Amino acid sequence: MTTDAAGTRKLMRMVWCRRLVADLRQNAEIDAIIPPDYVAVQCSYFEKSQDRNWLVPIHQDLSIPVAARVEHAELSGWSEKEGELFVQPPVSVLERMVALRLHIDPCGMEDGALSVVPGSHALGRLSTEAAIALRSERGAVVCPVSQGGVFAMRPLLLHASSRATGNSGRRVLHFLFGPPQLPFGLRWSFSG
Ligand SMILES: O=C(O)CCC(=O)C(=O)O
Repeated sequence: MTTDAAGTRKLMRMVWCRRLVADLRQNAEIDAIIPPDYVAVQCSYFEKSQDRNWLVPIHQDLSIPVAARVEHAELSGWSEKEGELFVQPPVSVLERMVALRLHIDPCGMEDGALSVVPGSHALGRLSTEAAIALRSERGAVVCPVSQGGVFAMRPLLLHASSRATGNSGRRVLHFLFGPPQLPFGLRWSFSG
């Protein structure tokens, strides 16, 4: 399996990963967040430490993994990562997605925790300028998560993370869930 500096995005193909999704869905609090018909469509692994350090500027997650290209005026930003195809669907699709971040290690304030702009997920797709302006106006909240904790977010929530200065490996499994069907004849590249 190939990885970039931060990790890999292709874990849903692994049996252990699909079993972990099933286990997560047994949890009553998670079950209350993920609609029963939703499918897990992606799992990314991120690792961050003083030795394997990286930062992510403020952004929204706008791309979803799909099986094949479909020409439609509302689909843009086609890209390929680790051999998988991604597209930016309209906001009506993105605002239905849910991400869960399962923290394998403790993630304190110094470990490159996510910082988020509260309420930004409800504002649709934001330009970089609008994102930066909104962060200045509303402020960003750093979100430490304890070991084994799960952080739930909408992919449209503005988020960023700093380099780690602490001692955690800050390993995170980032799951993306969505509705079983996509519009425009799109299909998930993988769903479980
Ligand atoms: O884990 C992080 O620090 C950032 C992850 C991220 O930006 C993303 O999943 O889009």
